[in-house]
Amino acid sequence: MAIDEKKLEELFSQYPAKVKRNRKKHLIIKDSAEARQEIEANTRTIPGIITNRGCAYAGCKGVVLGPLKDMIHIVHGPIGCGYYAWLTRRNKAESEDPERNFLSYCFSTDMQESDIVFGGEKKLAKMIDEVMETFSPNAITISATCPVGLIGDDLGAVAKAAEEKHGISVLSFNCEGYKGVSQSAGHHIANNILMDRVIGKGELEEAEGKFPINILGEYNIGGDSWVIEKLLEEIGYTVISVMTGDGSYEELKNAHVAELNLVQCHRSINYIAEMLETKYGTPWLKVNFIGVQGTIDSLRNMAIYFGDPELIKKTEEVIAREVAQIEPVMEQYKKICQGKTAFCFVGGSRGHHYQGLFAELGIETVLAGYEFAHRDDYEGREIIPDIKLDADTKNIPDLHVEQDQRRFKLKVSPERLEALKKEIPLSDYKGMNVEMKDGHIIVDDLNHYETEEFIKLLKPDIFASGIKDKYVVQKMGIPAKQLHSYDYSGPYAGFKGAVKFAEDVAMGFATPTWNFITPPWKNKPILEGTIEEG
Ligand code: CFN
Ligand code: HCA
Repeated sequence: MAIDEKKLEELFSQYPAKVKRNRKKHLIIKDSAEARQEIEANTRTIPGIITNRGCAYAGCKGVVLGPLKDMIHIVHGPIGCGYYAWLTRRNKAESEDPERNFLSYCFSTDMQESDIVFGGEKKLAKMIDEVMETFSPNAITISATCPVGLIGDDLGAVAKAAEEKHGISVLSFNCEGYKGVSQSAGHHIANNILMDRVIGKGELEEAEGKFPINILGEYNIGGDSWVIEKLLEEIGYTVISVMTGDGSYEELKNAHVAELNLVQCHRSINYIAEMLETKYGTPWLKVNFIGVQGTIDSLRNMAIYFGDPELIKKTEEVIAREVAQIEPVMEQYKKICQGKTAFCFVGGSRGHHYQGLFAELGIETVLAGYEFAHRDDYEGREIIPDIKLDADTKNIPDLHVEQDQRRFKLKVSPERLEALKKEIPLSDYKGMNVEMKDGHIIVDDLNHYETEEFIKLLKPDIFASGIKDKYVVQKMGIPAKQLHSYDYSGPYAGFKGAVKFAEDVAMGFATPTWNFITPPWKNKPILEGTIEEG
């Protein structure tokens, strides 16, 4: 069934008038005849609506800082907040020295009522002393949760005193959960401070190794960045740092020597990409290592950037070998998947990134969206250049990026850089809307009511999203694939990852489980009041 304005009107008619007016702006039916379709994004969720979004603390500590393995990440707040950023995201990491990998620990000041009444600064300072005594890390982060901002604990002062006492870096992040409208505000806070206090502080003046790059916005969920790194290193690149999957404080300090920054997740890390370009002149390239074609295009664009004949040759060799290996297996899974439809609703980039991989399996994405992305993630950056005016930055102190004297010479001449910009989309990003097909739905901050109604109307064969709606969806008889945590599976990136994804999705379709579930619409009327068989 195609969705038209009438159907949408019926769906929205269940809302009070004000809510209806609001939600309508967060949804579009793709129509390529329109030059530009605007979608409202990055605004407050209506109170009372069940959203999948997280908070600023989740975005700062859970997403950007959390994967940095050689730092100790202290959560100043109640224990529950710490627990929910304790590797539930499946950001994997390995260290040569396992004693320097602190990710499996959960550090929280475990604030109690008395700390709320009398203040928690002393408890935090004591915790830092204990952490130093037991683990002696090179650097510590402190993340604020909601109550910290409410009672006014001064994290900056505690961090400064601890730095003087212990002689290490102690970075404090005022990422109280209530800041901004979603986890997106937390990404921005983390980006600013990492740029201000870590990146560029290393000793390296120049990279050791050829074709030095950083991989930005890749968090090694289920091992994704290991797959990407292996591929890139085989081709001949030197990976200086990954931000921040399996990443480390020590690597990050030298990230400024890279000659190209790859941006996998634009939403969470575009701020650092921009700041690196402003401060060091390093351009960034949007990549997508999810899906076979996405991986091929990303590798080719990188090779064009460096323009080295050997690198280009090796790139093509690796592509040919990998494609030949996976094609026959992909074909098998395609037989099971062909002709099916998907909903793809994930945080701030995967709602878009996985559509190509679905298409390669013959699965069409009929509804997609982001929990918290901004308009440029939907509509593209070249159309919306004023991204710095985003609402979620309102509460964030405008951290200035220290302008030191050090400048790194670009390896490509300004003329070559201009030419490259015409050849490949450097420092640019085409949003989700470009790739969706006409008649399909793009929806921002989808909520549980809309999830259920759209499922009844469109009856997708698979719903890709997260833990918060997975089981509701499965009880409706539809396989749900978690694209946040990969359901304990992965890696899904690169060529071999595509095969793993195909296997998992095909398994989801083929399991006999669905024969034992009666979807609710088989017995209950849908919105129009008719019973539909589907
Ligand atoms: S790993 Fe990333 S890819 S960082 Fe971001 S926008 Fe979250 S934690 Mo969940 S899976 Fe998701 Fe993206 Fe970037 Fe992950 S789509 S919501 S904040 N996200
Ligand atoms: C977060 C983390 C999360 C949640 C996943 C989910 C993740 O939003 O704070 O809702 O399934 O990827 O772990 O996005």
